[in-house]
Parts: sequence; C-alpha cells; structure tokens
Amino acid sequence: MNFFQKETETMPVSEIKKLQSEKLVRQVRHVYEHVEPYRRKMDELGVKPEDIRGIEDLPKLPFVTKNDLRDEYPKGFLAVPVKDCVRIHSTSGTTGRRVVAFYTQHDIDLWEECCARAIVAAGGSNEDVVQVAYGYGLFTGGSGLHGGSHKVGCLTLPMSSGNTDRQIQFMMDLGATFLCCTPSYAAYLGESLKERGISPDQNPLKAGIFGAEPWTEEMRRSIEESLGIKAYDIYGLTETSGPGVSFECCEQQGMHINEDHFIAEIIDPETGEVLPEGSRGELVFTSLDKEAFPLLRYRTRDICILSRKKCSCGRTFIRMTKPMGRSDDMLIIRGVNVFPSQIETVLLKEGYSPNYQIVVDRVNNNDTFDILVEMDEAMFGDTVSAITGREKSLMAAMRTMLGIGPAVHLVAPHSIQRSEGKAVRVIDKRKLVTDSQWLGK
Ligand code: DLL
Repeated sequence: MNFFQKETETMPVSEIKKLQSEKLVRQVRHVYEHVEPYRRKMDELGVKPEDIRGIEDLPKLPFVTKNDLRDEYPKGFLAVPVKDCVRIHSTSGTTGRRVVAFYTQHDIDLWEECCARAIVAAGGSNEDVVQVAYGYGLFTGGSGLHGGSHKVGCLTLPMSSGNTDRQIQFMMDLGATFLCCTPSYAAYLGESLKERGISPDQNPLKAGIFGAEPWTEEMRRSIEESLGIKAYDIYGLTETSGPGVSFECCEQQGMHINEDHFIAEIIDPETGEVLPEGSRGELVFTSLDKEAFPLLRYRTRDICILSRKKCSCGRTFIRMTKPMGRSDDMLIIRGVNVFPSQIETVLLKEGYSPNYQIVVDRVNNNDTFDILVEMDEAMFGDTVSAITGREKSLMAAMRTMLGIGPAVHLVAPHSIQRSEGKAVRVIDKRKLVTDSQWLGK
C-alpha cells in the first residue's frame, strides 16, 4: 500500500472533520478581511466571520461562481499582496476575462504534495521516470504533475504536450515508466506507437495519470491495452490550484479528495441546497489552505456523486465519481474548455448571423470539433474560392478566441434547423457519461 503522506491520508474521519472545522474558521476570516468582493457577498447575506464556527456552518456562506471571478478579473479575488505571490495560472479557452489564479510558494508546495500523493497512489516512487506530456504554461496540468514528480523524487521529463515523435523518442530512450497527459493524448500516443511498430510490451511505461477532460471506462481499457499500462484518473481545476484535488488509488473506485485541503459539497444546481452524501449534484469546493486565491464554496459546475464508504486502500478521504456532466454549457474539447458564447462572439464580430451549430464527436479516441455557420444571401452568391477564404479566416479567428481550431463549414442560408424552443447549438455525439459502478459496493 503506497502513501506519500500516510498519516494524513489515513486520518480517521472524525479527525478530518475537526481539522476542516479549524481551518475553515481561519480561512473565512482571511477571506473576509482580504477579498473585498467576497466580503460584500457575506455582508449582503448578513453573515459575519464569527458566525462560522465549524463545517456545520458552511451552508451559511455564499457561493462563488466562475462569473464572479471573471467580473473581478484580474486581481479582485487575490487575498495577499502581489509581492507575496510567486506564480499565476489561468483557465483555458477564454480570452479577455480569463480567470487568473495566484499562488504563494506555500500554495505551490501544498499543490505539488497533492500531485505527489496521486503519483504514489498510482504506484510511483523515486525509482520512476515521469514523462509529463500535459501542456506547460498557463494550464495547470504540466506544472502540477511536474511539481508532484519532483516531490516524489522521480526523474521528470518536462515534455509538455505535442511533438509526438519526440515524446516517443524520449519515452523509449530515457525509459519513462509513468505517463501524465490528457486521456485523449494518451490514446493518440498508443496509436502512434502501434504505427511505428512498437508493441505495448516494448515500451517502458507501467502506469499513466490522466485527467483534465471526461473519459469513460471503455477509454480507460483501450488506453491500458494500447500502452500496456494501468491508467489512473486525476481531477482538479485551475480555481482550486489544478490537478490533484482528487486522484484514484489502486482500487480505482472513484477519486479520493484531498480533504485536509478541500471541503467538498454536493448541491442541487437549481436551488443551491446541500444534498446528502450519495446524491448526484454539482460539486462545490472550499479551499482551506490556499493563501493567495482562497475560494469558499466555489461552484465547479461538474456533476458527480460523493461516497464516504470505506476504501480498501486504507485512505479515509471521501471519494467522488468521475464528473458525469456539467450544469452549464461548457464543453471540454481536446482538453480545452469551450463555451458556445465565445463562438457566438466571434461570429457576430466577423459579420455573421448567430445561426450556427457546434458538432463534437470522438473518432478513434480523438475529439473532432466542427462548426456549421450559415451564410447570408450575399455571401452565398460568392465564388467557391471566396467562400473557402472566409472559412479559413473564421477558423483563424476561432483558434485565437478558443485556443483550439475547429473545422468551420459555411452552409446555405436557412439550412440549420430552427427550433421552437431553445436553439440546439451543440450536438455532442461523444458518449462520455459514466455511471458510478462503485456506488453499489
Ligand atoms: O483541467 C486541471 C487538470 C489538469 C486536471 C490535469 C487533471 C489533470 P481546468 O482547465 O481549469 O483545469 O479545467 C477544469 O476540467 O471543472 C472538469 O470539468 C474537467 N476535468 C478535470 N479533470 C477531469 C477528470 C484542469 N479527471 C475542468 N475527468 C473541471 C473529467 C475533468 N473532467
């Protein structure tokens, strides 16, 4: 049984709750004193820091949403002086008012420890060679697993995403035993190895830690077969530091949430009411130790179920299912967060009507991303080469806005079916919703 911080990870539940209560009282005070927009929210509800005496008082506190953070771009939720911060990261896919998350050195240390716990839970030790093929930069995936790998004492290969030839060369030549990347890139690497005639038992990998986007149990099995490894899930979001908020252990029956640093709640996304353990609803996080960007009751929009059933790995931290969907319209395409409203903004700016449809599918474990856009009568009369030119320039504008490039297809006026109710903007053909097989256990 492998633990990075055994005493913490196996703490009795009563002690976890006690620890969370103490930390919460301190954190609410910190936030109230230093985060003006949150103080305003508390004042509006008539809640004072002294009203929060433990985790049982958590429901008294107001929620924070992504929109609150965007409204306060860039530093409204920063709780320490800039001189105390050592880094930022930022959410993917949104230009302009992105969410910027700040970190002190202490925040980075705790975050990296969370990632180290994930690596060790997946069987990693200082004997391992960890290939980090998540993107580095504003995205948290690369830095998070990189830091975790250092903490465990592994040899770290900071590959970042892309450049498949180089990934394979370094994997083979340096003997990478762990692969960390999005599940779709892992699947792609599996196919690429096969194309090069390298069979699953010829590569040095033994495990992978994959997350940042939804993936099914079927996809897990297909990655495991194509790479000859055991594939582990990891979850997190920029707003709560990044990957490592929760991770799978050897049992692979849900992801353990690092409860010494985060309180997880499940709420009804319509009413905001807290739901009992075992209910399906929206996941809400309170970060107990974050100094620079300490969010209380942050609404993730991820739909999942929590379970406190005993796990035979020995960890006592509560488990969450894989996210089963979202309570907003955000899509995750090739690991990048995409909102339909961003697409609409580009179309209107470029002189198109808002008659469009987004079609997302998954072919050979890769996301495909197409946007159909109606032309007006004048455009429709253009030459084929003029229309192709328009498609290309729209694709470039979309890539700038979204961070990934869709295939844009200009279609005849009035050819996209009109709806009598809400317009059907998104056709997501990927079958990604997983049911929690572990709940019955
Ligand atoms: O995706 C952080 C991360 C990096 C997690 C590397 C795991 C590995 P964001 O870009 O802010 O952060 O996106 C956060 O991605 O709210 C979920 O909807 C989704 N997500 C993250 N991990 C998983 C997962 C990173 N394991 C959003 N399964 C979250 C399904 C996931 N969805």
